[in-house]
Amino acid sequence: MLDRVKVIQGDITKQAVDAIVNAANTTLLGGGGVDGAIHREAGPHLVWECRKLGGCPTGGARITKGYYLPAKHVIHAVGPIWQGGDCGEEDQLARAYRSVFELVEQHAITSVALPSISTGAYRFPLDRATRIAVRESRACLERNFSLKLIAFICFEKPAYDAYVAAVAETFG
Ligand code: AR6
Repeated sequence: MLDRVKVIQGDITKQAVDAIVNAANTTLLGGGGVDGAIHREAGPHLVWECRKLGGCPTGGARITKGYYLPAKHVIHAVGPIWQGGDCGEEDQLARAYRSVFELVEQHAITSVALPSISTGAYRFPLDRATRIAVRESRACLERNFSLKLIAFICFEKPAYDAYVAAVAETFG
């Protein structure tokens, strides 16, 4: 299974995969961080398509085309805002990843690149978020044999180190 997982330090907007995942907010109308970068690179058609979706609840995900991105699709996932950990944030984050992988299955996506959802502006602790991301990814790979690649795209070195450790722990 490990041959279907990669940890990469880089920019998700440059990934030529079937789908990249966006760390969006409930409006799906763009924002800062990875969301801003994806909308900038995809061009204005992306927000036009997003407007038609009418938002998405926390823990959910929606799919659009990738437009000018090298990726064919964007899966917009809404992670929770960290509020100290007693408000169900871990479950909500796990649900966001599961929503992503449901769309991956429904759309027969064979390669997907994921950012570290909720660990930027939404302040979810990196190690905890990373363990959830890798655990849900493993659960998906165990049942979806059409999915050939899950790439964790880490913008910064601390995220890269956390993913390398979590992948070793979960798949090792
Ligand atoms: N490629 C890969 N990862 C990136 C990139 C990039 N180009 N840019 C940032 N990251 P954040 P959140 C990393 O804040 O915490 C937005 O305004 C970043 O280093 O983008 O889920 C939305 O509209 C961090 O590790 O998303 C929401 O309002 C990770 O992506 C809100 O922020 C997530 O950081 C969502 O907050």
